[in-house]
Amino acid sequence: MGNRELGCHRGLRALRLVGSAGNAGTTMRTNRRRPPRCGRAILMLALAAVLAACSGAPAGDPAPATTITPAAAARPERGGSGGEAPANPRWDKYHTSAEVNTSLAAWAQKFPTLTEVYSIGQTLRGSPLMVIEITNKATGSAADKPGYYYDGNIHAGELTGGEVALHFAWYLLNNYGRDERVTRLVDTRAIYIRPKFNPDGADLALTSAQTLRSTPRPYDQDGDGLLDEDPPNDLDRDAHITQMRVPNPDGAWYVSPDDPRLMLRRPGAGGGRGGGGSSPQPPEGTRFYDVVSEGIDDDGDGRVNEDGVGGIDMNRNFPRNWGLEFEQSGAGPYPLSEPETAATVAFLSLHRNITGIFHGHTSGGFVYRLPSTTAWSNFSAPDQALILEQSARYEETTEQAAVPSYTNPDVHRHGTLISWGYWDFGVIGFVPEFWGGMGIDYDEDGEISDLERLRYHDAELERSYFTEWAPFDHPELGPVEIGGWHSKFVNQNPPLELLQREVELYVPWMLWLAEIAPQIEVTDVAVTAEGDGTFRVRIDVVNSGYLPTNLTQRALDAEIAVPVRAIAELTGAEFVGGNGRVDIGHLRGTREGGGPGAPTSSTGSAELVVRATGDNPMISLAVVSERGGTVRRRLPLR
Ligand SMILES: [Ca+2]
Ligand SMILES: [Ca+2]
Ligand SMILES: [Ca+2]
Ligand SMILES: [Ca+2]
Ligand SMILES: [Zn+2]
Repeated sequence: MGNRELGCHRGLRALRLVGSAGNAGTTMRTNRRRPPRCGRAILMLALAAVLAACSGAPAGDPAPATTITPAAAARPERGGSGGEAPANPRWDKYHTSAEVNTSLAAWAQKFPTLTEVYSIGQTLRGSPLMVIEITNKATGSAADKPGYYYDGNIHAGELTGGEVALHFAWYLLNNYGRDERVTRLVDTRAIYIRPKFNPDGADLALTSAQTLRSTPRPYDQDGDGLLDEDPPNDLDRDAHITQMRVPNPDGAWYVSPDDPRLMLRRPGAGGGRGGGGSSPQPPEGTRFYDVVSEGIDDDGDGRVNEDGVGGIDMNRNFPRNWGLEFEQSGAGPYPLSEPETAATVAFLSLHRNITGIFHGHTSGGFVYRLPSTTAWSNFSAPDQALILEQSARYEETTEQAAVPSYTNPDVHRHGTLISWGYWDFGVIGFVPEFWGGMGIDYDEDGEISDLERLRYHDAELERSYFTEWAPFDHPELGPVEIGGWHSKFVNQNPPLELLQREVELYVPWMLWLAEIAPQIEVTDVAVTAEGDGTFRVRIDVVNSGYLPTNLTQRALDAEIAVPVRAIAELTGAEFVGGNGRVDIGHLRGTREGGGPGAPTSSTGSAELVVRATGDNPMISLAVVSERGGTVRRRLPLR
């Protein structure tokens, strides 16, 4: 919406609703930094002036629907000039879901023996939820191999997750037959990769100035009965939502004497972090400001940008410990209300060979491990040990920290994917928060200040990720300045120049997560003739993988884990006793440890007695482990 359309009547409506806004409290939100809750006084002051100036304006018309227009300028974050072959995506740009789908299709064509590409559902807008399945089909079907699930970009603006997942698919396909580790993995595992968990939200975040948590499904975030009625507004048309600095003698911010781009927090202004470490006492005569996110009060409720696009957090929409809105904001109307989350649970539940969940987010440069929606003390000791071991591997391979998804047993998250994955599906999952931020500690004081970040930005990056402060005549606030970081590509995701390094960083851990799966092998099948056409068939199996076939203690305790079974089918023969199904039980892998009831041996066997009834009697054997793969043998009885 252009500045010119913001006539007097908007201000008038805002003032009319001051009473209710006052009761509800005024919030001015910003992108990331969340400066002080401030500015109500000055906003009201400004509105009073507006009212005085245009008392004849209409006051009763409904607020116009907010339209989200694509960014006016071509977004530099979409990559520089230069082509891109879909089969070899560039890692210095962020890809739309259409571009991702084009790459997946290119790989399906280029690597037909290694890939299947399919949709597992559809968004509200009809976009397909695409998955690429990677395995060497010549060594068995994906369903017969232990698998691993990788996704990204459930949170719309957390675009790096999509790129990490897309890159991982590219990495596997392009190194198959070249790199021994990758070749072995693709020969023995089923890798399910879903770069865009949330294609609609991700595309909106990438191609517009708007920010949204996850799905663009309209949602009433402020409880006023209106949906998405007051998003941030790109007033200066630079294709980014930055910040506004609003002169206010009582404001909590002032301009840094070291760099006029940088705002410093006024000493004693309470809460929040100082812009450049501990802010010095500003000199006499310093001008102070409120700093708020760029926008106007679209719905005239006295608050700015309080209900933007969407608001459901799909990673609070899963069934395990799902919570109502009062205890979990963004939970959605009911568990799995969103097509993207419902498709996820259906897909995982129907792919029981999946041994773990890699759920890619940003930012921070760490991994969230379990617990997530319930206390750590509810986890069995063996599972605690396993979660910590997998977390430690992340720390070793990335040199970044693993931290619990929550630490307070009373105040925790609700309805997260990895919590459902563990408690209801029996697998351990992780939420890597990519991107630890940029900068150089030039003065070696142990931290990277905002000043150092700006210096790094100026010196090391090719593109600019900062909009210089520039005057703007705000329809409600009067003269302000608009400027600041392009937060989406600095704080939430890496600048393009640093993206490739980020997507490559996680590959070793991602490989390892799939490598540690249980792996069933048949070591021997012995057929012994016992006379009268009777045969004794003995199958010896081993779990040569690292994890036990039950994966977790939870899967045993909750009876999620299905024992390893031998299942036989006969032609020209019949079973002597039994029905051809023999439970072998769970098999430990090469990993030590395990709790009560956990398997203690990595080997097992099954025996069947059969009798020939015709010519050419044959037995077809399948040793089936849900998580450790299925091995098939067919042999003559003689
Ligand atoms: Ca609303
Ligand atoms: Ca802007
Ligand atoms: Ca508002
Ligand atoms: Ca707004
Ligand atoms: Zn996230």
